[in-house]
Amino acid sequence: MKKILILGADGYLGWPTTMHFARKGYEVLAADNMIKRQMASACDSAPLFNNLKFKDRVQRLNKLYCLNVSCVEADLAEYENIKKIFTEFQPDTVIHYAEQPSAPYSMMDIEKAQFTLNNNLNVTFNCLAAMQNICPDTHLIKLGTMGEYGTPNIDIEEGWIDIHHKGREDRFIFPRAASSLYHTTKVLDTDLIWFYVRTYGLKVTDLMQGPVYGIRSTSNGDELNNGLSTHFYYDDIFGTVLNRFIAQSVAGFPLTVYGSGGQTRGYLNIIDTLQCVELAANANIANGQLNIMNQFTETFSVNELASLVQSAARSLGLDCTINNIKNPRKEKEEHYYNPVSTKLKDLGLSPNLLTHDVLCEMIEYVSFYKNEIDIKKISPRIKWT
Ligand code: USQ
Repeated sequence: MKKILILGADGYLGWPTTMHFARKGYEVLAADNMIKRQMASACDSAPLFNNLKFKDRVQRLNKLYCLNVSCVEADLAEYENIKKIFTEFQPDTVIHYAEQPSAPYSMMDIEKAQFTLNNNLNVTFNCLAAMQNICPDTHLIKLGTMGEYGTPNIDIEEGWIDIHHKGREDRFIFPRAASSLYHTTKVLDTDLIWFYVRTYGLKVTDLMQGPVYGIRSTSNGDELNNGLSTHFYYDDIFGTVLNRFIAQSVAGFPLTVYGSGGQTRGYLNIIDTLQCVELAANANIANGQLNIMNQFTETFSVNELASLVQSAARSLGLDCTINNIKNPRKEKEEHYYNPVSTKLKDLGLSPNLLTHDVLCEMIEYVSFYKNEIDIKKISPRIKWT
């Protein structure tokens, strides 16, 4: 079985990915420095329920499922740490989530902007440098974001676009126009990756992922009963929009639609993130290839999401209202949006769509923790301008 190194293994996606690959029999090394927990607590943000510390959750996972996941606590923005990990583990595949993932956090002040820029670019650079110098045949799977493309007035292709110009033609990375500093670091990551791929023949898959939702990351949800859940954030800084709306509906807080609510994005269930990453890990990729795939299963406007949550909440007897509040971000609120997403489906992705039942299940689960929801953490505190 392949040796998989997971960077950012303590995070919302990193932890389910660690469990997923380990339970499928891969040899897994999980790395993190728990910075996300520290950032969140410094911003007075907190997950809906507390989880074990990183090393303790790995130990519990190993004990409950008779696994042998190794873990390392290290700052991956330091090259010496990555060098040591790559040299000793010699991964076949690296899954890189180790970035500051919040757009609002990156827009809060200079210190947080600098941290986002330095951390995100340094971790990506360190991975590429370690691959170049230590493991040139390792496959890097990097989590990018659909937000790299922004909302252009043409169809969004999967990574590349053919340009015909003055009688000549060439293929380029699709134009990007991100709408936060965080999203811009992902654009810069992609440029850095493309330089290393075309110059040193590395092999990289860059997954352009939309906002993820969900709590349960396995089909039977056994991790929820075993103290191995992922972190579920619902606050204005670290919660993604659908997870926030679910918590708001449970708390009886009017759903916070920013602006007119026509902002449309490609969404996916956390279960499908795991499917996509595994499909990417097992796909053929050659040295010198940069494979960019758009990772989402369906598109919704914020208004559509709010209506879906409202009708699920009302069917469960909750009094759920919607409030269009002033948009704290600078983004188009009405726009064309037609991204292509066929590569992952061609590899076998079987989408878990956002049905009424999925919404009700999330609402019912979050309802167990209703008293833990702190409504002071809901309204947006950070403005772009
Ligand atoms: N929004 C609301 N109300 C809210 C929260 C958000 O209307 O209470 C709107 C935002 O203005 C935005 C949309 O919902 O138009 C999505 O916002 P989000 O906070 O769920 O997602 P975003 O900040 O774009 O970032 C998230 C993840 C990030 C990932 C990205 C994918 O935090 O790590 O890269 O989704 S994407 O949006 O496709 O770039």
